[in-house]
Amino acid sequence: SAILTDISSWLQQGRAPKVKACVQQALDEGIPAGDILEKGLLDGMNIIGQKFKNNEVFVPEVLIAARAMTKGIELLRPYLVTEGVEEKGTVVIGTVKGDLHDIGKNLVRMMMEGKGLKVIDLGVDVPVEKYLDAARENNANIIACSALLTTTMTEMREVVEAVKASELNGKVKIMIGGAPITQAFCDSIGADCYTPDAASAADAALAICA
Ligand code: B1M
Repeated sequence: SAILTDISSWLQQGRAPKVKACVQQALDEGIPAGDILEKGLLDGMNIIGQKFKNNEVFVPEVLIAARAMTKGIELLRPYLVTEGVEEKGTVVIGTVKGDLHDIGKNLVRMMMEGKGLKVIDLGVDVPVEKYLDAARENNANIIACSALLTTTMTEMREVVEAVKASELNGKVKIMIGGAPITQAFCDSIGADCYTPDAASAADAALAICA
């Protein structure tokens, strides 16, 4: 649809007000929130990611595109999240230490909330101990770690090992994800669950808590 192409293109230009207006228009046209996310916002961010890789755009452009993406996602939030459902479990989520990427992590949080899970969001650049402390304080079922950099994904191994060495071992499951993460990496560090996207992360978290 034309409006989804517009969303992608305004996002690539980092024009947050335009992105918001088009997302609202798409909602008004009855386009499902999931399609607006995938075929509009994520499409635009993927193109920016490619251009970034090819040195056609630079960090400032990517940053304003990311801000526009966050504004668009905020509008979709009520449609992706069902409020007031009974809590089915607790997840502590964060982006690992040294890593500031939070769009994927925020999507995972929203999808998990949409499944009725309580989510404690620790933000970005989260040191190992902070995950464990939050898991203890909130009696969490799951620690969920996101990483977007090949240089920070190794932090996940530290989280797994810290949990194993603590009284949380066996009580708290560790979920991991993010663009550079694979099932093979998950197996190699001994994490409990890898999922490639936000929707499957929410399904897996629900299954773990059930
Ligand atoms: Co950065 N960046 N970035 N960046 N950035 C990438 C990741 C990169 C692949 C770009 C590229 O070169 N093509 C590259 C990493 C290369 C590598 O490690 N091999 C890169 C780089 C190099 C950098 C800097 C080092 C650049 C620099 O400064 N020279 C720097 C690092 C800063 C830091 O973290 N310390 C940097 C900075 C930034 C910005 C700040 C400008 C901005 C982030 C803004 C923000 O997040 N608020 C940014 C962005 C936006 C990107 C790209 C373009 C897009 C990432 C994104 O938000 N995608 C990215 C290129 C790309 O990925 N194509 C890139 C949309 C988001 C929905 O996808 O996060 O993958 P994603 O989440 C997905 C899945 O991965 C999954 O669910 C989501 C979808 O359903 N998922 C999980 C995520 N977490 C999960 C957890 C789970 C399960 C699933 O369970 C717990």
